Amino acid sequence: MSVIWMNGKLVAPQQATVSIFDHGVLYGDGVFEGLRQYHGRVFRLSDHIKRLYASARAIRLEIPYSPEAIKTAIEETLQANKLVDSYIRLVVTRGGGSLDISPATCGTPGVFIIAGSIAMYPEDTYRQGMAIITASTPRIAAAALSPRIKSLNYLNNIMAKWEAIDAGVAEAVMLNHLGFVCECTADNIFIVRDGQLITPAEESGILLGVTRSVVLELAAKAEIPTRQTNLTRYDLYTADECFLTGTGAEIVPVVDVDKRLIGDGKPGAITRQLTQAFHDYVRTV
Ligand code: PXG
Repeated sequence: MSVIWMNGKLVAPQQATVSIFDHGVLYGDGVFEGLRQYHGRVFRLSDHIKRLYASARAIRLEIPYSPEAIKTAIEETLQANKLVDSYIRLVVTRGGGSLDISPATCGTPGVFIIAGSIAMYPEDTYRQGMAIITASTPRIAAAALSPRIKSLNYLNNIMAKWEAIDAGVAEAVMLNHLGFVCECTADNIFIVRDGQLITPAEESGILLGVTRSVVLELAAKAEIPTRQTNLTRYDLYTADECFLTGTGAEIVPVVDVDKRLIGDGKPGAITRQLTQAFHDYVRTV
């Protein structure tokens, strides 16, 4: 049975409960991170902690622990569960308050850490690649709420995920209000065109994924030219290769976008090269 870190204590899952008055529950008011542990080490821990604190700052949520204390808490949770390869969910909620929306009524923010097994796509998906669709649900405009904030408010993405489910595919691409490609519901997106690796720029309105930046670094090391820019659906449809990146999913090849076959319908050479580089890299850091 797994042990949960909850507000400074290690507790059994039955004791790990959140108040129904917590605005994390009532309004999705809070922030989170999803992290991976490989071979006993938390992958890019500092990047995740930095993003968590930036997300919290953006929504005026004061995390009641220092970044160092949170890092220690993650290690404690992993040790208590005797984990070496795991998926870690770190959540900060606004805390208990009144029934109205005001965050000013809320008490101390709640913090919990769940560490467990990894929910990846089936092995076949990595070998054969997957089909995705474009969702009609647009990504929330950066002017409304920055997509860089990893908040507990995923309804926008969840509506796009419904579209994927209804279409019988695993993921959906979300466009911004101008029609440019942003990302999938829980993954960033890349294409390869004429040997160049291209991904939507920050300005497109995306979450700056940790895996996205690792892939860009690995591409630079492999001397694969990279570019961050606006992409349209046309760019996806006519790409030589396409793949998604995320902490849970890692690198997933995409071979079909809105019924347009990508390349020859098989995971491409650069996708496979970067996947190998990624697997080698997570073993060494
Ligand atoms: N875009 C969005 C909207 C996301 O939610 C990513 C990109 C990828 O970012 P990272 O830093 O993980 O490379 C995310 C990731 C999971 C999981 O299990 C990931 C997210 C949310 C829920 C689950 O990988 N967000």
